[in-house]
Amino acid sequence: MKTGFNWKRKLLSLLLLFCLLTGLAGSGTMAHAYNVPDNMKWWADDKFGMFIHFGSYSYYGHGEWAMQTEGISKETYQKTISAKFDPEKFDAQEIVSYAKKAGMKYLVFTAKHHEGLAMWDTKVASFTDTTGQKIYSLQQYTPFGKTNRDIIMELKNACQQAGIHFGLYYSIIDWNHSSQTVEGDFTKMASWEARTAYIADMKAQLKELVDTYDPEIMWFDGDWTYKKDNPTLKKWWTKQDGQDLYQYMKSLKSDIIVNERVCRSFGLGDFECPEQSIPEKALSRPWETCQTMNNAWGYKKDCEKSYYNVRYMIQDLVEVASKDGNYLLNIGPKGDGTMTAGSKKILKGIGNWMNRYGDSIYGTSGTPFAKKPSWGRYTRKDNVIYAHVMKWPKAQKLVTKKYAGKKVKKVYLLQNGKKLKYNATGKKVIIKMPEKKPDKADTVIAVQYQ
Ligand code: H79
Repeated sequence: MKTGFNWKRKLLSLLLLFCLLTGLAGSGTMAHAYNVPDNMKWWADDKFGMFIHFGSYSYYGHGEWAMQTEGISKETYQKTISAKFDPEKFDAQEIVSYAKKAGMKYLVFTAKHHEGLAMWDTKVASFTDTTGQKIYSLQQYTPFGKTNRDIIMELKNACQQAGIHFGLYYSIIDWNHSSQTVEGDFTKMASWEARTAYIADMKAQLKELVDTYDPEIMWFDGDWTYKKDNPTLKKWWTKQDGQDLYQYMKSLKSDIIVNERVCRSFGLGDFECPEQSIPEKALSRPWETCQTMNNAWGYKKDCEKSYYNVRYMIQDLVEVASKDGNYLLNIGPKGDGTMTAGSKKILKGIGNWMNRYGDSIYGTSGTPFAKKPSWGRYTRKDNVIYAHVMKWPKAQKLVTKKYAGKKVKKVYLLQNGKKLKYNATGKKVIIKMPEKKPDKADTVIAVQYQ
């Protein structure tokens, strides 16, 4: 008897501990598909952000990889591209207003891409042009310097006003820095001393960025030039360097969110980042897909005619949300700083949809069901299952899966709250749909349980 009682108590306290640890106790809210640390809760709930690729490559208009793909030397790139970059029409207010309209809740801007041009007034002395005389930054190297503007600060301030979280992108490889030369997709270090000095200088730049702009996310990239343990001059980055960089960022700002690309494929950082792809199902930790609107990150003239349509982008976002991921959608402004017409159109279009259906994205976790429905996707928030209907059902009859062990309270069209008739049988909830589909891309039906 006595032992039996102890067992029960032990089991109960274990259960309580489990509930406390997973945050289920009392709050009534559903957890994400994975554990979300406190500093990332806003990010995991916000779901949708804007990526901005902007650098001197935007002036050239051949994409941010042009220097490498076209084999342009450091000197030529500096003189013919960076020295002409003059984004006088860059309008942080406008960009942020489009992000806001689209329903985006955070923003990540390229502080330094692989080309090496710092988009802020860096004081770290080794980041110079090939003469060694001029600091290679937007302020010190380009004609835009004359304006004394700081576009990263402009963006940050506009974000703050709009209630949008602010993050920065930083490339570990640097095609311009004197320590490195481009070798295929990698950069080769000149010597071990050069490597040590570059890493120290990179950290000094990152400290400048954190001290000046206080970013909430640091999004690394250009980390693939690694060997796990014993580096070579070509694969000069290591897992240990990645771990060290992560710790360094946390020491600068303890609640900063850092992506896995401090050194990819080792499960480092705070979240996974599949690029332009969506995993089969929810990953085992927080994740974010970054996506382009037209297969270009930095402005690429040739891609201006090949934007995806709004419907595709909305369905992509929903697909990501149905797997409890985040969606970071890119824009690549032109060299003069203006947004492209194609990106504006897509942002407006997504915004129109998010105005009606944002509740089915923000704060949701992925589908609770193993199988994808033939007509679309599911997301979930608390006791509401959102049915994202992308293919309109025949005979106005939508068959959804019933949430196990729960009773349906009501079913309604999310855009206007209009109740729909339904029939909840054993494992299904069959919903009588309106005759006409309200939304081409995705009409959301909320199934609320008791
Ligand atoms: O900033 C945008 C792109 O410029 C950048 N990431 C996005 C966010 C990007 N860099 N590289 N790529 C995209 C594709 C590069 C792929 C490769 Fe590799 C690098 C091929 C070989 C080395 C990474 C490592 C992928 C395969 C192995």
